[in-house]
Amino acid sequence: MVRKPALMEKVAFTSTLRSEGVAARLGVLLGISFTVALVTGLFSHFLQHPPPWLNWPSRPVWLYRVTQGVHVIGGLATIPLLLAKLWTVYPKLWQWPPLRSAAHAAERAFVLLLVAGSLFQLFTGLLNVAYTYPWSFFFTTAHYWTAFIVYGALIIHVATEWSKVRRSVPVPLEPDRRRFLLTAGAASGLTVLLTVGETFTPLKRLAVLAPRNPGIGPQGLPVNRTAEEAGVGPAGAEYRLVVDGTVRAEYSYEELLRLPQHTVELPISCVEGWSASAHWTGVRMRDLVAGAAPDAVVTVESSERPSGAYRVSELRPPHWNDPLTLLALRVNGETLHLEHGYPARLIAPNRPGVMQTKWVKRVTVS
Ligand SMILES: Nc1nc2c(c(=O)[nH]1)N[C@H]1C(S)=C(S)[C@@H](COP(=O)(O)O)O[C@H]1N2
Ligand SMILES: [Mo]
Repeated sequence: MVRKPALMEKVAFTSTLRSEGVAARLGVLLGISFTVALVTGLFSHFLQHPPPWLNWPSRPVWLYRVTQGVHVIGGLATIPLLLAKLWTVYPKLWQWPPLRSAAHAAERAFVLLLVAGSLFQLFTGLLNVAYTYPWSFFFTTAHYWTAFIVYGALIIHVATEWSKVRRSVPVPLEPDRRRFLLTAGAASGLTVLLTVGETFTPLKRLAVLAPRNPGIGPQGLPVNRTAEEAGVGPAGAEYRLVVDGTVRAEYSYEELLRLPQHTVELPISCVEGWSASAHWTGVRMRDLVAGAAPDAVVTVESSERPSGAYRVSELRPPHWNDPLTLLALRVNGETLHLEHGYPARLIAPNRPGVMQTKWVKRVTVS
């Protein structure tokens, strides 16, 4: 038998903070957090990629703002818990013999998948909300598919470890182990406190760790993709909004301003977790497409260059019919800043920010 290095014996295996009770409690917290992440993540996925039969509702207006805030802030808060859990259980990596039976080998393979997948989800998620992409794959697709692998491995892990949870969670923890758990919990809580202001505006001054502060940007709103990045310049007098398809019309900017104007208060709720509310003024989408069939789909198209991933967005009936859905021309009492979509942008309730198309030039009714 190979002897383990002496250092590892001393450093890794002597801490009394590690115990089944600590590992089980952290496991329960992680199980809850991963379930919330899966549900809110799937919700976001299906809002962005709805199957033809799914006309998701436009109300309540704040729903996506809350679910995506929970997804992102909850994910960030899970990082300290996952690290604490891995620190608690990693001596098991050096268990001897490493594989006792075929069942044990399979169990360990799923644990490996769970650990690798969880680290991948949380750290690529963290980099994604920080707008840092040191990789070449498309984050959203990788995050979506890895979620199923992780959750599948989690279910198997819970099934094999459940007896440990049942026997150790009812037993009170020793004070030093409880302190360790409370420290991990406090790190998690602090993460929430220093980021949640990016979506929960009353705490925005505390959002020092958040990559987007909801109050920063032209007209008091953050900007994800700038006009320069999208290859869009300020529209001139030649600008026309074209309505096409089963309803046809064309409007100059001045003509849009002469149509009945409405003001609504709605948030931009970015997929990356930040959100910010504003007062938008403009023309109701249902006025622009008046005469469209009740089951029509309205496609809103931006003047940004064709390669832009968020150049078009679709409105199903609950959204284009909603009186809150506007082709906005003004925000917070001012003409839209170019960065916010001048001359016109889409703003609609209960909808991911990526679908609130800026620099709108065409609306197609089909
Ligand atoms: N044409 C176009 N519209 C767009 C985008 C884009 O890249 N191109 N980005 C979207 C994203 S991801 C968000 S969160 C919102 C942000 O709006 P804001 O920059 O006005 O805050 O705009 C959306 N509209
Ligand atoms: Mo976004």
